[in-house]
Amino acid sequence: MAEVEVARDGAVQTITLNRPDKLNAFTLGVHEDLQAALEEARDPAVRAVVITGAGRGFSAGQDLTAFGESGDVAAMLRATYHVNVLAIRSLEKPVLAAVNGVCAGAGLSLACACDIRLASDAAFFVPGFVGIGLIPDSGGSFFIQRLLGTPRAFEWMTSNRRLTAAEAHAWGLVSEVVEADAFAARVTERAAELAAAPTRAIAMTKRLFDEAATSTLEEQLEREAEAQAEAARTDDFREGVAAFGEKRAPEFRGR
Ligand code: T3D
Repeated sequence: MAEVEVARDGAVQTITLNRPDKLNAFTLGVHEDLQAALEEARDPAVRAVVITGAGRGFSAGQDLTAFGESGDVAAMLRATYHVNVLAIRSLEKPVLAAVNGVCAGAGLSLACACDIRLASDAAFFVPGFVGIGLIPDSGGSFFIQRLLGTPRAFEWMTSNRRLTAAEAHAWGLVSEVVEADAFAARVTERAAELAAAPTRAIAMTKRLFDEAATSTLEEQLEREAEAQAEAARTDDFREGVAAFGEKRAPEFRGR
C-alpha cells in the first residue's frame, strides 16, 4: 500500500495520506510521496485538489518514532515540510483540506496551509507541538496566527488543548462541519463545485490574498489591476458575461 494515494475524478485530484495505524503521521517517505502528488496536481487538467487522510486521522504530524532521523531538524524541515507547504501555496488552483479526523502538529499546519478546510464532526484539532516542547513549524506559526488572530492563536498553540470540530468552526478554523457519515459525499460535492469554477480567477485570488499579507494598499491595488486585466482576457470571463446575458448558468473551462 502506498503511504500517499492519489486519485483523479474528472478535474479533481484527491491526495490521501495513508498510514492509518499511525494516524497518518509524517515520515520521509510520506513527504516524498506528497511532494510527487503535489507535482502531479500541477497538471492543468486538475482544477481542484483535495488532501485528506485514511482511517480516523487526517494527520498526527511528525512521526515521533522517526523524529530527527537525519540529525539536523532545520535541514529536514527545509527539505520536506517547507517544500510541500510552498507547493500548496504555489498551486494555481484551490486546495481543500478534508479533515476527516485527528489533526495535530504538522498535520494541523498542513491543513491550515490549504485554501479551504472542511471538517468531519469526528475530527478534532490538537496543537501537538507544545505537548512535546516544540514550536509550531511547517507554517503553523504563519497560517494559524493569520486564521485565528494572535491572542487566540497564541493561547491555543501554547496550551495543547483539544478543539472539537464545532469549536474549530466557531473559531473560523474550518468553514464547515459535516456529519461523519455524510462527509465523503460533501467533500466530493464541494470539490466538484471548485473544479467547475473559473480556475484562473481563483488562482489569481489565491495569489493576491497571499501577497496582501505583506503589501501596502498601493501595491495591492496595482496587483489587482494587473490580475483583473489578465482575468478579463480569459475565456471564462467571456463565458461568465455571456451566461449572465442569456440568463443561464456559466460553464467555466478554467482557461
Ligand atoms: O524534526 C522534526 O520532525 C520537527 C517537526 C515536528 C512537527 C510535528 O508535527 S511535532 C508534533 C508531533 N505530533 C504530536 O506530538 C502528536 C502525537 N500524538 C498525539 O498526541 C495523539 O496520538 C493524538 C492526540 C494526535 C491522538 O490521540 P488518540 O488517543 O486519538 O490516538 P493514539 O492512541 O494516541 O494514537 C493512535 C496510534 O497512532 C498509536 O499507535 P499504537 O500505539 O496504536 O501503535 C500512536 O502511537 C500513533 N501515533 C499518533 N501520533 C503519532 C503516532 N505515531 C507516531 N507519531 C505520531 N505523531
